[in-house]
Amino acid sequence: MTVRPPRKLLAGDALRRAVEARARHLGFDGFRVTRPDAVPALVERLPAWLVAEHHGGMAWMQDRADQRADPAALWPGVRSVIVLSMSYTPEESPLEALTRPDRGAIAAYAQRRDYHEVMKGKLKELGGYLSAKGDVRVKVFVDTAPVMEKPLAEAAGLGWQGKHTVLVSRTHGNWLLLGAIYTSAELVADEPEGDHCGSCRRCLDICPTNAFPEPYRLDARRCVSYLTIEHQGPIPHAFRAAIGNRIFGCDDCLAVCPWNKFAATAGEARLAARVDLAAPPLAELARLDDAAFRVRFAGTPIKRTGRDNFLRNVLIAIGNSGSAALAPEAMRCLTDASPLVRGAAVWASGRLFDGAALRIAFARVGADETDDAVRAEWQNALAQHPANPD
Ligand code: B12
Ligand code: SF4
Ligand code: SF4
Repeated sequence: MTVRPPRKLLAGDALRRAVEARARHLGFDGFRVTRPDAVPALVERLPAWLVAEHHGGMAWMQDRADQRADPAALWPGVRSVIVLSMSYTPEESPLEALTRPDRGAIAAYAQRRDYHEVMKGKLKELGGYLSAKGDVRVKVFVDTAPVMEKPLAEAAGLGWQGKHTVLVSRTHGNWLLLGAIYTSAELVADEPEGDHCGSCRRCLDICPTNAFPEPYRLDARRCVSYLTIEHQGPIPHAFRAAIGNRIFGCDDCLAVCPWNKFAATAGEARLAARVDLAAPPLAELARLDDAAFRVRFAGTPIKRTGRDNFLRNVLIAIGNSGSAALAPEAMRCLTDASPLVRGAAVWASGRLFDGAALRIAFARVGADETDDAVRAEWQNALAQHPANPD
């Protein structure tokens, strides 16, 4: 019988060093530690954001808000919070895609494998390592749990929350994705990073929908990222023109941050961008049925939004394209099985067709419409093209 030597456990500094080395090996660019009670202001700031209804339809932000604002309320056993970042700096400025109205602009983070998948696997591995080396308990989070990753990352010194509210780092700019590990281990905490925005307000000024009521505060209901990814149902009319050709997310406020000049382009290989998602032709996307949508966006964050929401966005972009060549795509979608898609197609048709063509289309496919929201879209589009303007 062989007797195994007792497992050598690590603690304190030695444990932290070992876990940090492992995190680098796994491809994390940033590794910092903070205390669970490092951001007491969250207990007031999150409810203030929710009371102002800046979360829009993201009801899940309200669920378990007490746990979101306080790590110890989520898990009383937490003693340290490890915050990790992974860089995804785009090769080309995301603003370039906005100059091609017949193509769709997709946010840089979504042009690649879903970071939830990529980071979750690595966080689990790192958590397992920490747990075994220190004989401690761990819980890993990326995005979906009630955890406020940005303020925790700021408290841990990974960067600071810029005026656009996203975490900016002096070494990686704002092209960073975040994840967190809560642990029962007592690890030495890092110092927070100070704010380096100074008098700059580039991110605030470029926002196409005026989504910042003030610096450091975002009204998600106005944000293109929210409207194209999270919002269910028709996109409010007030924002459709400003959305332009952004069909999934928005990078404008991130793209202009001057700290990006320090960001290195090489990142985790599994987060490499897919060339076919850089600026896909709108005409191609408008033809996707459910099966083709799933195949095309397999493994990316886009898949989760579903075909109908995505087509809704594509049709808004088609309506904004000013391209007569795209009018047949809008026309075809007027008879789509989804009322959400039909409604957006009516709006796009109203923007691309002349009055006579719109009335012909209405007589052919719109007059029998049964869905109230789509009927309202028709009324609105026809009202923009009165038969007798006098
Ligand atoms: C909900 C959410 C959204 C919402 C709302 C965004 C928001 N700013 O809250 C929407 C759908 C709009 C969104 C969009 C995006 N998101 Co998002 N989102 C989240 C999520 C799930 C929660 C964020 C949250 O807690 N919001 C609640 C508000 C209240 O928190 P806050 O922004 O920190 O608000 C602070 C300020 O208001 C501040 N504050 C209030 N008053 C005052 C006053 C002063 C003086 C000061 C200094 C501060 C201050 O205090 C609050 C608390 O710190 C996180 C993941 C997570 N679990 O953390 C990802 C996350 C924030 N998103 C991320 C990304 C990448 C994006 C997009 C870039 C995607 C895209 N390209 O389309 C955009 C960026 C838009 C933007 N400018 O924020 C990353 C950001 C990484 C980073 N470097 O920070 C995260 C962390 C996901 C991840 N795991 O990597 N997102
Ligand atoms: S992501 Fe776009 S719409 Fe949202 S706040 Fe930034 S610039 Fe404005
Ligand atoms: S663009 Fe300017 S104000 Fe906005 S986060 Fe970057 S440094 Fe701060």
